[in-house]
Amino acid sequence: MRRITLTQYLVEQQREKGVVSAELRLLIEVVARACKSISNAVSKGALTGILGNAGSDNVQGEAQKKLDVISNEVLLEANEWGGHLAAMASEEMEHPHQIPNRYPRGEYLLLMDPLDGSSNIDVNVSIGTIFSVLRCPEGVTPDEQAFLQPGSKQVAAGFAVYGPSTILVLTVGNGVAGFTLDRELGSWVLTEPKIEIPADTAEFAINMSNRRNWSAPIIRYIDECLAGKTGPLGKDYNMRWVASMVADVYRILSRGGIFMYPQDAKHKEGRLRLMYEANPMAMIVEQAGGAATNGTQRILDVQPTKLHQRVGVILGSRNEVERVTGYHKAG
Ligand code: AFP
Repeated sequence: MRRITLTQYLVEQQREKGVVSAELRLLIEVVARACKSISNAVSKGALTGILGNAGSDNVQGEAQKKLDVISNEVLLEANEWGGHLAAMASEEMEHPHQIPNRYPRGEYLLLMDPLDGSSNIDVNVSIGTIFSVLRCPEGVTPDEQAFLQPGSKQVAAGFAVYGPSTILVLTVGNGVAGFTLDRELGSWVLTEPKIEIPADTAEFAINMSNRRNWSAPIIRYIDECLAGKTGPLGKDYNMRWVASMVADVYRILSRGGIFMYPQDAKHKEGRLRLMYEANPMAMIVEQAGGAATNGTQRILDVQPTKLHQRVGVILGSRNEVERVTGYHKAG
């Protein structure tokens, strides 16, 4: 079988669809190369003393894992010299990272969750890296305000999953493709040219321990799933919760499903971050034929007001997401 690499895919996207400028191609290839380095570091686990806490907190007040900090640094160092970026923002940094004066600046803004699923690092469960690409408004200093664009303005989004195999999922606005890392060659090989999410599902993903905090529409939907064949949905549902969004979303891209981290009495804004978790995942899910809302509104339409703001997330198989969103609208 002819092996198409990430580079070939990006060149063909530019040639056939004109959706990937040379600068955007460089950006994606640099981020993908950084993900290879992170995958390599993750795979060494306890052998290199990189597990455990870094002894610092991030802007969210959450204890940083050593790999959170390492992954952030790998991505900053990989991206700051190339001339494709105006600035970068990360879950691990309170303010945007400006491009040092010694390097040229470009037109793109990169946002990232360098290591998603940190609570799973020390127990050897799949984790990943999520990234989102925006254009920097013309003639604007790339400060926090420049980043505050709705997710519909993204020009690209992707994530890596460091699991049994290392996979990169990418959209540049023309469908969703999946690449598997060939560690012997160090190449990202196209293994899923066109990922599509089934419109229906019988599998939900939610952290059930939050049930007492949920709103009525979420309780109604989950109870209907649990009622199975005997209930109003007329079929038995399975449940999965990895607690690494990258792993749950990749499963949904692979076989359908609905992922929910809704706003609730404990997470009044929601738990997941809009700019570098919900928005990139929402673009990918929509590009794969699924849907993504915060319960009442399309996530990609949410106008951000803060770089690290959180949002409720309901995404996956279109018909299922529309059902839950309908329950919210019905009140
Ligand atoms: P961490 O990166 O702090 O582990 O959070 C991961 C995450 O943002 C997302 O990847 C998971 O879906 C969600 O949080 C898990 O949250 P719970 O630990 O509350 O289940």
